[in-house]
Amino acid sequence: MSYKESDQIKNLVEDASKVVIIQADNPDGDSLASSLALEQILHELGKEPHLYCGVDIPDYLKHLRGWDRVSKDMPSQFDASIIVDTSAIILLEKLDQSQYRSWVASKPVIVLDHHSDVACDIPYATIVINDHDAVATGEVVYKLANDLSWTLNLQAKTHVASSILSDSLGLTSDGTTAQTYRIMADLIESGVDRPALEEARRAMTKMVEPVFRYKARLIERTELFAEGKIAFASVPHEELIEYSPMYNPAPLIQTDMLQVQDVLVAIVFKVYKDGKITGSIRCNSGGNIAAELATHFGGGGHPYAAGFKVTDGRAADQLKSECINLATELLGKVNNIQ
Ligand SMILES: [Mn+2]
Repeated sequence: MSYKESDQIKNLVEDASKVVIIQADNPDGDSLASSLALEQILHELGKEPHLYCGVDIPDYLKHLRGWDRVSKDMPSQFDASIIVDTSAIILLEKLDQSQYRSWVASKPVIVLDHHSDVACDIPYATIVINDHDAVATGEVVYKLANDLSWTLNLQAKTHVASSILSDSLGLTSDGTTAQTYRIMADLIESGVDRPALEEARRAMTKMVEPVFRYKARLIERTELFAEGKIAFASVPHEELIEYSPMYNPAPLIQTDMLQVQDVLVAIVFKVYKDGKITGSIRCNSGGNIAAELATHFGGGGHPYAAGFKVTDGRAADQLKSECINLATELLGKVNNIQ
């Protein structure tokens, strides 16, 4: 058994007929693909799965077959839910502010996640697997299915592979383990067309011309701090409205930021008109401060990839200074240890 929680999850699922699979307000390749894998697994078990996300699925994830079954609505009656790829209540704001919260909270809630640095703070979670060794929630789903002898049809296997390729950045990220490769090998051996997935994953990161030109503006605007170790850019509301539906501005620029000599940390703010500010943090090897930095601002994530959201109406400039000062301080600690 990979997980001590497996048997309890088995019982909860066995007792349920309709199951809602919930993604947080920041759906990504892992959350969507692992949801779709669970959907297939539940189908095979004779259950009635329903896919929920409080926000629209962004265009760049629409190569994942079945994305259009994800709905902002929940069925009026269901027996249990499974929250994927988050343990943080702050990322479930849409659900929390909706009528659905009480529906979900009154039924068993299974949380499947892999974000090591945060303890689950979802008050209505019944049972939580937060697997620190898994590179993606898809890996957790695979191990759980193995524990419980749940059937993975080819579509489910394909979705598990997609989720792993997405969160491991094509099996290259620091969190990618021997186990990840073993699982991918098993999936490929049993029929998953990896080159086709890779093609789709790459197609996903392609940009339309206006986005390409916008990227130049973001590069132009990028500031370096702490002797060039921290790269920072901010995206105002108007640009979010214009470009977000086409491409997420943070990943559009962060990979390039991390390719600049000496840069260890890439921070992108999104500043919304209603006062909300989100921060996306990505780090290079040797600058693994993302989780600690995000946690300070009420968020969380991995040592190399994390995020936060501030809604207390703080000015963006003030938040920026605080974030850069703390990042500089945390980098100082990392460098002293090395
Ligand atoms: Mn994930």
